[in-house]
Amino acid sequence: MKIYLDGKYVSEDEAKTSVFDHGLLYGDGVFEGIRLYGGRIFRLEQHLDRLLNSAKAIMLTVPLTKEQLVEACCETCRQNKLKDGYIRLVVTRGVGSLGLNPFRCKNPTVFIIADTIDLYPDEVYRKGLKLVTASTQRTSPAAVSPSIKSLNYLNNILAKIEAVNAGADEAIMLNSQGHVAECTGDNIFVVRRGKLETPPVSAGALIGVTRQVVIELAVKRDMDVSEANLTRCDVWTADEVFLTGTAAEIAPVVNVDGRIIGSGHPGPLTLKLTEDFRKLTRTDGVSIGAK
Ligand code: PXG
Repeated sequence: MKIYLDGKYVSEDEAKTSVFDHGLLYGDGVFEGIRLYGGRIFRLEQHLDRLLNSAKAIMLTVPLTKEQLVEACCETCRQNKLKDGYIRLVVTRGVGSLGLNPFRCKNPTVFIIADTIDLYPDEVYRKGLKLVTASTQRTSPAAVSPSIKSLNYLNNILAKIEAVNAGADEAIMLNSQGHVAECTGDNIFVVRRGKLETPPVSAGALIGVTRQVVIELAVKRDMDVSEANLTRCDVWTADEVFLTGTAAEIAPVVNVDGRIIGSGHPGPLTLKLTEDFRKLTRTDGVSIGAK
């Protein structure tokens, strides 16, 4: 496998960074997880915009322009002869000293991994996921904005541990008000009386690229879709629930905290949107221009 590291394409063995990199020492950096479908990178522009905004918010200067990032992502896929897979683009603060001050790090580290992706097994999409509500609250927007997709995922990891301990697939994270924010690496949607609802950014949700795509697809189908503060009870009593994320795509949910959702099977709107999503990923995206 060839990995992009600071302007070079190196082997996995050579793809190493210093123990003094603040990405490792403090989780000081930003990242994106992006999908490649049939030789086209899905919503690359939106992912790069989010990365550049996350970097700006933490005063990290990405040493590549957006155009250079596009080219580096495409070339990493070409180098690996990859047509379908997952791109992990990471920018860390770079090598510094044993102290928090990020401005002592002179050169950010940039790396891009393009690899195949371990999908949830097909069964998950047919049968649906089981969720629990985590007791770990989502980091408050007053502490770290959920719009910043940083390398610091401990908050989400603590919630994921709760899911695994409970024998569930994912965990719902609430904010300090008790409203639903999102899951540990996915956004959440509920369907109530034929209407789609998803928590707003102010509730602690990341502005997911897949979330945005689903909103667009719903609007195209004339479905009613809005942002709303949701309680756990709203989720338990919803007709349908599904998660969205680059890795999970659209994943139906059939059980939350032991409550069966709707019919206990993936719901009709979830299935329609999944069909539309699959169609879109087959045609949309930036071609890597494989040689
Ligand atoms: N919320 C959080 C907290 C996320 O990290 C999403 C929602 C979904 O956003 P997108 O833009 O992907 O629709 C994410 C992003 C992985 C992985 O390895 C994925 C994410 C985060 C960390 C790891 O699949 N998802």
